[in-house]
Amino acid sequence: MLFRFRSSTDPRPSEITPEAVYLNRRRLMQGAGVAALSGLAGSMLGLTARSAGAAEMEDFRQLPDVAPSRFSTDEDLNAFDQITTYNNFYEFGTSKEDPARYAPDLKTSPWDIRVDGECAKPGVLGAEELMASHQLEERIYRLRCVEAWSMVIPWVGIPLAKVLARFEPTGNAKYVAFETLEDPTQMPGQRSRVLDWPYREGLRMDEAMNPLTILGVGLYGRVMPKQNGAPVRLVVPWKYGFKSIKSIVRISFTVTEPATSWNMSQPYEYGFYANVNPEVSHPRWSQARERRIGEWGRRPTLMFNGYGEQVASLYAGMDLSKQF
Ligand SMILES: Nc1nc2c(c(=O)[nH]1)N[C@H]1C(S)=C(S)[C@@H](COP(=O)(O)O)O[C@H]1N2
Ligand SMILES: [Mo]
Repeated sequence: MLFRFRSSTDPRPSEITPEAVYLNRRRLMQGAGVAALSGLAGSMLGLTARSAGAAEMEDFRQLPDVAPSRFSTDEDLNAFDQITTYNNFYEFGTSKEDPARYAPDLKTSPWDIRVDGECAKPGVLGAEELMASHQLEERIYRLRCVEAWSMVIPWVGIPLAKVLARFEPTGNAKYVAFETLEDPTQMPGQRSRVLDWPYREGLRMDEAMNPLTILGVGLYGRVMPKQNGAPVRLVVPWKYGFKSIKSIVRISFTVTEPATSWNMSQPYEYGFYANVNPEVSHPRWSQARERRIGEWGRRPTLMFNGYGEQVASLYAGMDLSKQF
């Protein structure tokens, strides 16, 4: 079964401590053998169970009023330590350990997101206001990176459609463009030209409005760790991870397809759509299988990362080997 439909007798996350919820969910993983195995797999990745100086989950402020979502997967979660020490965030360096080391100095409060372009009510979206929203949901999603690894992450977020509606996009708005902060004094990776800064991403309007697409403001029931894109990032679970742009400062409604960082940098390798597709290889490697972080071996990659029931219709009639 793809999705868990929680019964109404299940406690809401706000009724019990998030730690209890997560420990309970993960009780099957608590066996010493499993713990030892995942620890060993972790150290083979250059990670340790809790690397020196790594963030403690308890240091992060809890988000109030987080409702469970019927779109959550019931697969085993990746651990907080895995989610926060194995990251891609090139603004802080190109190795997986760099974001955990350098992102914690990023100043994320106050934080305003400018919303402009083809809309009747352009304006500003405050990150604190989003975090205080009573519409926050927990969305446990698979994240499939283009580099053929994956994790299962309990995001906290708000459907992007609900946020965008406030700005009243006009009938001309066919796409939504996103930009990350550009500030080389705080983001040391921007002093090197691995990408053309700021990091840019985009979605077609119907993709942005799909109920699976969220603006993430946290994970594990708490505010977003900086290495994961604090204070506000995009989460689009049926697309490769690079579409899920971090630390957003601008959202624009556009008439034409916006330029996106990875496509600008290597257009033959990264298309605009970037839908997870095991049948279309990256020019340098197959996308048929993936390694779930913490697991031995590899598992098959699912079309649209397993979210086809919700999103396949968006691409009806398109040749996905050409529009990749
Ligand atoms: N601004 C920005 N956003 C970004 C990236 C980046 O380098 N810069 N990396 C992307 C890639 S390649 C992936 S796989 C995901 C990783 O998200 P995570 O570190 O929270 O797992 O973030 C995406 N968002
Ligand atoms: Mo990625």
